[in-house]
Amino acid sequence: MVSTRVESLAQSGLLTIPSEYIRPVEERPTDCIIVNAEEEKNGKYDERTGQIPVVDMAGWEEGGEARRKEIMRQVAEASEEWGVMQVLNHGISDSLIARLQAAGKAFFDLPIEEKEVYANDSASGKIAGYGSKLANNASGQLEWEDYYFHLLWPTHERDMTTWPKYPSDYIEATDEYGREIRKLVSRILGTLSMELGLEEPRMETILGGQDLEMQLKINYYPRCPQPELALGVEAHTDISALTFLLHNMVPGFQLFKDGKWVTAKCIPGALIVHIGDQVEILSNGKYKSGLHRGLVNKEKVRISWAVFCDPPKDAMIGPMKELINEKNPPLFAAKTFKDHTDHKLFKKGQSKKN
Ligand code: AKG
Repeated sequence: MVSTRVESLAQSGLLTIPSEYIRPVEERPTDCIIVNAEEEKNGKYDERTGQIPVVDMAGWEEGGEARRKEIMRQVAEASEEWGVMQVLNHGISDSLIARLQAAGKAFFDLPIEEKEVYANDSASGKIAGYGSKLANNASGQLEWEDYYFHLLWPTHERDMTTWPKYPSDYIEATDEYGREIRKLVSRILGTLSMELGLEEPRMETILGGQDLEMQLKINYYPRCPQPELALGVEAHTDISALTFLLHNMVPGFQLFKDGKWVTAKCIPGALIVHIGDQVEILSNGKYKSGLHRGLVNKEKVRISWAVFCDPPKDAMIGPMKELINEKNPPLFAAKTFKDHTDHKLFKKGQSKKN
C-alpha cells in the first residue's frame, strides 16, 4: 500500500492541512507554544521550557566513586519523577553526532522518488525502510511526519538491504553511533538496577543481555502550514525499555507532567533519555514511562533520531521479584514483549492495564 508522503503535501504549497491530519480539539497543541523563529529570537520560548531534568555525566569515568554515585542518584531521581532526562557528557562525541545527523539529513534531502526505493510496507509487516504512518484507528488520524526505520542492534541481525546506501557515510556513522548507544544502555540499566538495591546486570540480563535489540527511527517533520492543528507524533509512552533521542535543535519534543505539556529545551549535544514501558514494568512502577509527543513547526523542518532499546520478542517481562512483597504487590501482569507490543501497537488481544 502506498502512503501519501507528508513531505509531498508540504511541498505542494497547501495553506490548510487535509482533514486526516487535524487532531481532535483536546489533542491540539493550542495551550502550548508553537515555537517559531520569531519566538526563538526573542528568547520567549525559554520561559516555558527547561524543567525537564538535565543530568551531566561528566566525571563518570575519572571523577571517583562519589561523583559516579551522584550521577547515578540523579539518573534514578529523574527516572522516578519524570521518566525523561536530558543527558550531557554521555560519552558520545559531538563529531559522531554531527556525522549521524548529517547522514540522516542528506538522505531526507534526496528527492522523494529516490527515497521511495527504500519504501517499507508496514501493512504487510515489512516495517523497515522509508515510511509514513498508515491510519490504524477508526478516525483515520495521521501524523505530520515521514520516517526511516531499521534495526541497529544486534549487528548480526541487521538486514543491510534496509539501510540507506546514500550518503556514503550513512552506514559507518550510524553503526558507530549504535555501538556508542549500546554502551550507554548498559550504563543506564546498571545504574537503574543498583539504585533499586539490585546487582548491576540484573535488569540488562532480564532484558536479553547480548540479545537486547535496538531500532533506529529517523523522524522527519516537514514544515506544516497549520502546526496548531497537527501533531508530528501523537502522545504515547514508548514500548521500549529505554529510548535515546537526538534532534536538530528545532524545539518540539514535549513531555506530559502534572497536567501540562512541557517542551524540552534545545541543548546542543544533549541526548534525551526516556524510560520506556519495559523498565517501568520491571521496576513495578518506580521508574516512570513518560507520556510524550512531537510537535511540528511552520518555519523549520524538524528531524529527530530515536533509538529504541527493546528486549527480544519472547522475553517475559514482569515486575522483578525482589521488589514485590505484601506492601508492594505487582502492579503489572507479566507478559512477553511481543504480547505487550501486539496489544499496544496493534490493539490485539484483551484490553488490560497497559
Ligand atoms: C518517537 O519517535 O516515538 C518520538 O516520540 C519522537 C519525538 C520527537 O521527535 O521529539
